[in-house]
Amino acid sequence: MSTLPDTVLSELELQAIELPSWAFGNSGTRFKVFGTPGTPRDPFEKIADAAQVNTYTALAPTVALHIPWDKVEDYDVLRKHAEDLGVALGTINSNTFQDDDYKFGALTHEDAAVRRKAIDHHFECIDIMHATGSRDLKIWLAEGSNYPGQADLRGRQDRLNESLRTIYERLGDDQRLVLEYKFFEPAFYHTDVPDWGTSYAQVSTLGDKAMVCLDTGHHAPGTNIEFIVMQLLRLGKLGSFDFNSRFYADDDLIVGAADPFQLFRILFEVARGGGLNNPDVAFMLDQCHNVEDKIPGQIRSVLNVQEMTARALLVDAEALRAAQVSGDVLAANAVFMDAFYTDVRPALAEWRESRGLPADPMAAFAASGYLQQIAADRVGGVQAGWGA
Ligand code: AOS
Ligand code: ZN
Ligand code: ZN
Repeated sequence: MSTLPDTVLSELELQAIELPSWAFGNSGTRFKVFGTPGTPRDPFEKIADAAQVNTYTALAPTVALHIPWDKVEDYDVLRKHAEDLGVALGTINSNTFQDDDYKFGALTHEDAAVRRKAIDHHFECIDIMHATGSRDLKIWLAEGSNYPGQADLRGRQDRLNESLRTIYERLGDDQRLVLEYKFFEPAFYHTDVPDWGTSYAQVSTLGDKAMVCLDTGHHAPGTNIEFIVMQLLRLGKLGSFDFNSRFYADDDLIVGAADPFQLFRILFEVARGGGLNNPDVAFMLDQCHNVEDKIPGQIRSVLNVQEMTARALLVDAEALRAAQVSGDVLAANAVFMDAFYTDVRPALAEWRESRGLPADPMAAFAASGYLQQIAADRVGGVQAGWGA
């Protein structure tokens, strides 16, 4: 195929994928953090790097921040800095996983004083959202227990609900809370928000401004993630995605790298359920680039999402429906697979050029000399956050 249908291109033109500031810092495993020359030393430099991704792809107009990793004196200055570089500040991510007080929980803790501290941190995040113009507060909780009997599972769920309600009530009219789930880690026996059902049960009691965040790496092996996507869209509660890919657990690798077919299936359900380019359903990346260069890693990621979106949009909906209705199993599967196996890369390259973008953003960025420049300019870049 040399060109893509206009209906597909008009959707692709609208696509926006938020980048995580922490993807630009050094990160690693608990064994070793490898430094990369030119790593950002502060949030301003992280945003500058993120803006490069948008410059070469026109796919990444916003950057998610993490508090406290991206704390600055004056958020107006940070906001202006982002705007000057052609991007905006996006989701604010809270952090209740790096403080000794939270060893046995934060929003679920038995001690009201610890819960208060965690709630106050979220209030601070909401204040920052007003200054940055951010809409979403993303909450991922590291809370749980390691041994059966260690914790009162029911009591923790009740306290979580009370804490979330307090945070929710503080949101501005145009702000939202998105609650991310994760089946394990750092807790190994039970996690307080382990699955979409728990996140949904919690946010449903809060109100319309509370939604579920689906991180593609946060499921047990074999989970049918696209089914969850379908269900949350059907319920009107899919607030955002954290895209990444995984071979084993929460690997935070480049989206589409481990299982492009799964990404295709997810994006097909997104499109089918009206979630594509729908402002209520934010697309974000949640990745860490441990051994590869970070900016090209992010460019590769947004291109992977774009390519699989194009393929998902190529599914012949009418033919698929006809085969489904007539019970023609193999014809239905063939329609689906035909779209998946379509190599859209040449058509996307051509389309990019027609819009004044580089046909090959990876090559154009590599040729720009930006990485060499930041390696020379920046010394002593920071770790992304884990353990920092
Ligand atoms: C943790 O496993 C989650 O994926 C979080 O979304 C995220 O990586 C963290 O909150 C960084 O801000
Ligand atoms: Zn995540
Ligand atoms: Zn994660």
